[in-house]
Amino acid sequence: MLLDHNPLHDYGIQTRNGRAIAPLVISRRDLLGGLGGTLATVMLSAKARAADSAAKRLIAETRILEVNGRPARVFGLTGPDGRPGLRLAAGERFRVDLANETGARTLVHWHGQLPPWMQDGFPWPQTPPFANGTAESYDYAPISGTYWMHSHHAMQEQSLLTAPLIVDDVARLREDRQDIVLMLHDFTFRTPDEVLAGLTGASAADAHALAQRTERAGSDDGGKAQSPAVPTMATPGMAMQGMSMSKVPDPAMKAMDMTGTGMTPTGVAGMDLNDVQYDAFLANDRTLADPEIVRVDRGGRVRLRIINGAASSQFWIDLGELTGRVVATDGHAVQPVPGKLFPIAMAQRLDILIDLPAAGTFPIVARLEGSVRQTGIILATAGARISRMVDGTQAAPPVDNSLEARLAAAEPLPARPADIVHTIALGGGMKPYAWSMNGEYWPHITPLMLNKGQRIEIELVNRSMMAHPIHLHGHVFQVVAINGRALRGAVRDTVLVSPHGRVRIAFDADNPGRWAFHCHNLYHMETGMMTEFRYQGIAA
Ligand SMILES: [Cu+2]
Repeated sequence: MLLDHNPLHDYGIQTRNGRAIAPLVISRRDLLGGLGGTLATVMLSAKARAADSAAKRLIAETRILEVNGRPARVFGLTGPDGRPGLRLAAGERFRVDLANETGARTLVHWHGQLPPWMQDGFPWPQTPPFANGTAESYDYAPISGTYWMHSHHAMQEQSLLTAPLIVDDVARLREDRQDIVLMLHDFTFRTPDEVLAGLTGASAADAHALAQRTERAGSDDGGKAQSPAVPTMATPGMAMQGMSMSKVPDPAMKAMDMTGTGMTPTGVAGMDLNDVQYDAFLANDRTLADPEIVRVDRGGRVRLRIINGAASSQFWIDLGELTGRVVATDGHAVQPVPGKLFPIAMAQRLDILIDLPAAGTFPIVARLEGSVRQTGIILATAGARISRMVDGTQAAPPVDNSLEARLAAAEPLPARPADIVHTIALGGGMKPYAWSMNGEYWPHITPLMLNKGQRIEIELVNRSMMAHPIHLHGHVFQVVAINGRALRGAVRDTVLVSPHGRVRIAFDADNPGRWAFHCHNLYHMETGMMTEFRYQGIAA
């Protein structure tokens, strides 16, 4: 029965009559941001804002995606142009009305952006997820580069409540390069609750309760209604020359030589990889058997913006015969690093410039670490013959910090001594499946208190056998040491800490509020690997 495989069925999706436009509400952010306490003042300021420029409408909704020949109901985030996510012009403010048409509560985080904390999209008690049929307004100055957005409510991220967030800048426009976004996902027909239950050995109901407990604020979604029946969907047409449209069973399922059952992690040289066995890996929502073909010019100049939006998977970006150069990580410019093979941890982004040699087809492949499985897109000049993409024959190695060690920020933090140096130990394991920071499990944590103006250094010490991609909300940090070796590394928002490895990051406390600091492996976060950095004077 299709319903059993509906990844949304744990979110209490309710069938709605028609698709009436959700009423725009004056949000708490408008009220807080108003110049005075009276409604009149709020309305005046809203009017002045509207005159300045209209807000972009972003819709969080459900959609049907065909994966391996089978329809699945997933979430989506659709911008005003009908495409996934948002693209902002150089200098444009992030002025967005986010309409919730998901059928459940939701809350969307603008990953890597630096908004005031109450617009960050994290479920603090002050900013709980908001209801289906309502909207929230956001208004802040964005930073330019390759970012993304994803739900920070429950485990909606696994069900593809994610999208690109690209902010242009004048320098990039001057480059005159074709801009190609490649967003990666891991996909399962199981619900996230089922996945988490499988990992923890608990029931799906217990896993659901665990997921709810990670949010201290707000109430449950309410009555769990059955999901609407999933309609069958025709195979999307693709009229590319030489491209077979026939569906093949996922060869990767048979080719997985390193994993046993769905829940056994891949083992490579004493470390654990790939907690979850997925049904597919998606590149711009398409599988390897039915990849997106992107038309490029002969000898064209390309900027690839790669976003790892996977919930629990890491990849090597393989450019094949092409050579590229990484020019930005997590949206922030770095000294260019040339190469053909680049690791990308969960939640990270890579901007890669490529000058195409001539006519032809150029697969851009993302290879799952510790596996032969892969996904990707194909760049193709007009008339080029396109051949089928298949899984690899050799397992990709674990994603590591080999690239990180070579990165140098184009605009490093000003040199200054740290006011606070704090060590955070990353702990946990597969049995029992639970992950911690300094021995604490979210939400039972002790916040790290900061003062505005301080320089903070965090030494991340991984005592576990898994790599953890650690993300800081509301700030950018610089990687200043790997395994004790000092460097003036990349400025970014998510860094990988290898098994038994150490990474030191530095940042300036310049954005007062409450900020989450967590592993971006969704199942590690859900089972505890998260803490809070809180500024003095901000109420809990
Ligand atoms: Cu982790």
